[in-house]
Amino acid sequence: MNEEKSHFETRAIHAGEMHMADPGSHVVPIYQTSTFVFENTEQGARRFAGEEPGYIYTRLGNPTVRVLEQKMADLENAEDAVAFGSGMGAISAAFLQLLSAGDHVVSIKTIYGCTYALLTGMMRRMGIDVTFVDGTDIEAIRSAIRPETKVLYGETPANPNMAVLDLEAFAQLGRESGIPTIIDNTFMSPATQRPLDWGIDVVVHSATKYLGGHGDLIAGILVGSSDFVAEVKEDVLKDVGAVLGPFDAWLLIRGLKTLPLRIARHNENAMAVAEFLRDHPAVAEVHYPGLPSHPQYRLSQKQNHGGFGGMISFELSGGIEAGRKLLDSVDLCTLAVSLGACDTLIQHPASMTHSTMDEDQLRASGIGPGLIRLSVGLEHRDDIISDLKSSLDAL
Ligand code: LCS
Repeated sequence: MNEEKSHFETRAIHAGEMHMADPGSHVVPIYQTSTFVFENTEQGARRFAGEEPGYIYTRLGNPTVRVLEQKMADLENAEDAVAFGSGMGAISAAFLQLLSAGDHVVSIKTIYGCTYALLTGMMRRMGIDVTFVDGTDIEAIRSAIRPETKVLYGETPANPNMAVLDLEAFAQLGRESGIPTIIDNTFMSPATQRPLDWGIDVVVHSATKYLGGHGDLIAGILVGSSDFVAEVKEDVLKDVGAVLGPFDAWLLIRGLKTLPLRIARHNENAMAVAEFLRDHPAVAEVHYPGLPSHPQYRLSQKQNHGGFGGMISFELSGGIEAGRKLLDSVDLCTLAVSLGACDTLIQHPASMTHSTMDEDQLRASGIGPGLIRLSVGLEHRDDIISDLKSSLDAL
């Protein structure tokens, strides 16, 4: 198959796949093995010396995991990819590879709670400083750059307030300043947003979410240039060891085949739910990049394709008390963190996903106490809306 000329839907199914010659397995097998057998001592030594290709030990590489990596590299239009045991494994690996004591990071201020905790906790303890700035203001990002800045970090749309970062301008700033740019693409997936196409250097994912798509695994992916991915594998994955197991890699390969179909439905459902919320009197504000009222609606139209994602956040007129009532009264919508599963999930960022931040940090990050986050699932949209409506009407 000529993958260069295929459409995204075709590549989601075929890219990176291998058919076993003997016994002719159509679907990639799960190589559920810790280690690989050498024919003799010379072969073992050659493989360790990198003089002969071949597998050694699953922490250093595994054929099932490799299929996943090749598929993800293809879908993100990257040269290569490396899989991790979680999204945080991928994000911390990118930082560990690019940063040393004395370096500085400029990060947008609204990011996933554990990424924030990593930057303000362990990274600062290791002598790496971080400045948080408004990701919707490129000039603020530029002004925060210092001679020792070694990473520009962003997430778009931001978890959980759905602020959108201009990928092209961010990439250009990184190029001009000679600083690598990293984007967390978890909220969109490559079906809707491909940051490398805008010039971003490295993309990280919590593959736990849309990439897996079924809420049954924890995984991470990092994509970028062949050289960078090789360095991350050699310097971080090998010695820090947040590897993905072959079974979870296989589930991800399986999930990715339906990524375009699932994302199309997530996008359609989320648009309908966002419009319903916008028009409900109990709702004060809806944050969804597909609504013309979103401050970065035009930018989202420019840098996304096929829709605006499945994530919505919103504030109720009755504030946090009304929010508690809503979360405790919905029925079809499941009260749980995580996102990107088949089911609609609802949660309260300030007390759940972003509880790593104190009140001042939440305020500074633009996360209000009454903000509610919804991951719109694949159920029929009328059923999702009817569940939300009966709870909202009762407020
Ligand atoms: N990046 C983003 C944008 C995330 O939302 C998450 C997890 C991660 C990275 C970390 O990925 P993990 O290690 O969990 O695979 N976000 C979660 C959330 O919003 N609810 O529960 C987890």
